[in-house]
Amino acid sequence: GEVVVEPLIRTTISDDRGEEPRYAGYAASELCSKGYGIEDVIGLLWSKKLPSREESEIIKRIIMISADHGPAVSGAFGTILAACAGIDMPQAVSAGMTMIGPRFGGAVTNAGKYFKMGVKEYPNDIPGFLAWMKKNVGPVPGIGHRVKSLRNPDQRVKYLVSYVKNETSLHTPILNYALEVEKITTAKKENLILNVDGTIGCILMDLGFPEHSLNGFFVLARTIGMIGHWIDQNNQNSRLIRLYDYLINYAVKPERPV
Ligand code: Q5B
Repeated sequence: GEVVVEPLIRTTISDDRGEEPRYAGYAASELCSKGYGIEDVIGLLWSKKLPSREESEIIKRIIMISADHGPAVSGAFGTILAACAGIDMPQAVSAGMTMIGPRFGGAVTNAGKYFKMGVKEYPNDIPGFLAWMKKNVGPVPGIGHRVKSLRNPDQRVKYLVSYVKNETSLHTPILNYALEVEKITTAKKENLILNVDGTIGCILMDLGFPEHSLNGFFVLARTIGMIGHWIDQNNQNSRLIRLYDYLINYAVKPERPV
């Protein structure tokens, strides 16, 4: 008789069984020939929706603006360390990638999630929102920066906020809420600004991307930068990095006889 085999996996985003891959139903070559861009492919594969032109322009800017932030940040530095140790590109990039987490670059999802929660649960009560966050979460994801502050504003954030608000018709309740939160947090400490993770998290939430997709934007964008750092170190034949003693505080016990 006939044997019925249960499928091992279920997919809802793409299909390669025809002549070419289809992303949420759209043929890849047709997207190219009709002038769509990588931001449209992201929309199709991450939320199964073809973004409008205006939405695509926002997504494109989010990727461009988060692609790199110099060699000093955790991700790039991890990749540079690995490149200098002679590690191949995929592994060196994944060394940098493993740095993306709650403090660095990986606060996008939770920023979107909690600011959305604030809009719903504490619409006119930001102190209440901050108190709930302090009790239940800890540092507010998307707020705070090691070097950027009111006195040294993050131009990436300024640009994105201004672009979305002045040059698009996107309705931005979550971004607006986060900007109100920033007014309160920066009054306490000037580096508690709405940071790049927070800004893109709010905009992506306002765009309607699935909550758990949001960190993907930083991961994708920063991969571009990490690959750049790996190529750069290889072009220079960089040597193995070993920290000099003066960069380490050896807070160890003095030598002792056993
Ligand atoms: N405090 C980012 O901290 C950082 C607070 C807060 C309430 C907060 C911190 C934080 C949330 C996670 C987040 C994304 C670790 C950052 C990014 C991409 C990047 C990176 C780059 C790029 C920095 C000192 C005092 C303490 C804290 C209080 C700090 N943050 N209170 N809510 N959110 N943010 N990450 O300066 O009373 O003294 O004990 O965790 O959004 O990753 O360019 O570098 O493009 O690559 O090291 O931009 O803000 O300060 O942690 O020592 O805290 O401030 O409770 O209070 P810091 P800490 P107290 S964007």
